[in-house]
Amino acid sequence: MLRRTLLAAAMAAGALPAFAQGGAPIPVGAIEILSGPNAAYGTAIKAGLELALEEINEKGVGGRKIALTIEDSAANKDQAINAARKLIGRDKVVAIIGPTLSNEMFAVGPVVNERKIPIIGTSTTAAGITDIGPYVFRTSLPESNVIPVTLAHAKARGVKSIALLYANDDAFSKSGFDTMKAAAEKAGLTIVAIESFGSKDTDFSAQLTKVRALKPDAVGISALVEPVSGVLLQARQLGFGKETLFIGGNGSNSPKLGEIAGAAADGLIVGSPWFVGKDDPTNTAFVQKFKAKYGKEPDQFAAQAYDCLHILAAAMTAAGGTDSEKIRDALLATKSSGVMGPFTFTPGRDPASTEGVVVLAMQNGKFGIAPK
Ligand code: 1QQ
Repeated sequence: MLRRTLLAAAMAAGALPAFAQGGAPIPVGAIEILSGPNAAYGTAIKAGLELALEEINEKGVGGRKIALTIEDSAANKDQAINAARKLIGRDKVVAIIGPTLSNEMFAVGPVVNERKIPIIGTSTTAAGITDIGPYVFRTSLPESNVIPVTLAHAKARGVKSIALLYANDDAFSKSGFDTMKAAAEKAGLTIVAIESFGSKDTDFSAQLTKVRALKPDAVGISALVEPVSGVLLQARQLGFGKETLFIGGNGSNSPKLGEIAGAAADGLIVGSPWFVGKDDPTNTAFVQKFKAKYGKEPDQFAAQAYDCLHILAAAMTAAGGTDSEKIRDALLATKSSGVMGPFTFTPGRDPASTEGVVVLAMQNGKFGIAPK
C-alpha cells in the first residue's frame, strides 16, 4: 500500500512516467456468459483470454501485469449491466472485454460508454454495435461481412431457393436474419418462406412442416446454438435429408452444435473469419498452446478472444499508461497481426479487414473446410 501511495504521489508530481516498473497490476474486466444454455460461447472466450493473459504477463505491459476479472453475465442483460458496474466501481477497470452477445452489448455498451471506458466485443456480430458510442469497439467480423460469403458458396453449389428461419427475441439472431434476407435477395435466390421462433422454444415442427412442403434447396437459420441444434434435430425427424443445405450464422460457429445435434448437424455450412487448421505460424502456435493448456482444440470464440486481449495489451503499451482516453486512441491506431490475421480498426471501431472469411461445414461433430 505504501509503495502504491508513494508511486501515486510521485506520478502526481510528474516525477515518474505513468508506467513504473513493479507498479500494481492493471485492472481489466471481461463480461462473458459462463453459466446457462449459452455458456459454451463464454467458456471458450474465457479460455482464449486466459491463455493470452499468461503470455502477456510473462513480459508485462510497461512493466506491469494485467489483472483480469471475468464476470458471468449468464446471458442476462441486467446481470451484464451489474457486472459492468462492479468492474468499473469496485475493480476500477481501465477497459472491458465482452459481453458475449450483441443482445447484451446493446444493454451494457451504453452504460460503459457513458463512463468513457473502452469496451471491446470479441463475438458481437449484429449490425449497429459500434454505433452505441465512441468507446465501443469490436474485433469480431459483423455478420454483414460473413453471410454474403456463405450464401455465395451456397449459390455456387447450386442453391437457387432458400427458406429463412430465425429467433425473434435476440439481437444477433434478428440482425443476422435481416442480413441473410438482404444477401439472399442480392444473390438472386428465391426466398420461399420466412419463419420465426423464440430462442427458448423446443418445438419447431409447425415452421419446419411448412418449409418442408416448399422443398427449398437451402434453409438458413439465424439463431444461437441451442435453438439451431433443436431445429436441426427436428428437421431430420421430419424428413429433411442431404438434399437440403442448412446454412448457419455466427451462432452455429461453436462445437456445441455437434455436441447437441450430433449427426443432425452434418453438412451444415457456416462462414467464419477463422479456422482451426489455418496454415499460419501464429495460428499453429496458438492452437498448440491452447491444446497443451486445455486438452482440446480452440474454437473461433477462443481465437477471437485471444487476439483481443493481445490487441488491448498492445494498445495499453502504446498508450504508455492506463488513461482510458489514451487507451481508446491507441486502440484506434492498432496495427497488429494475430491468429485471425492482420488487424486494424476502422475509424468506426469495427474490424477494417473483411477478407479471409472461410466457409466451414460440420461433419461428425467437427468443422472442416466446406466441400465445393
Ligand atoms: C452475437 C453473436 C453470438 C453468436 C455470439 C456468441 O454473434 O450475439 O452477436
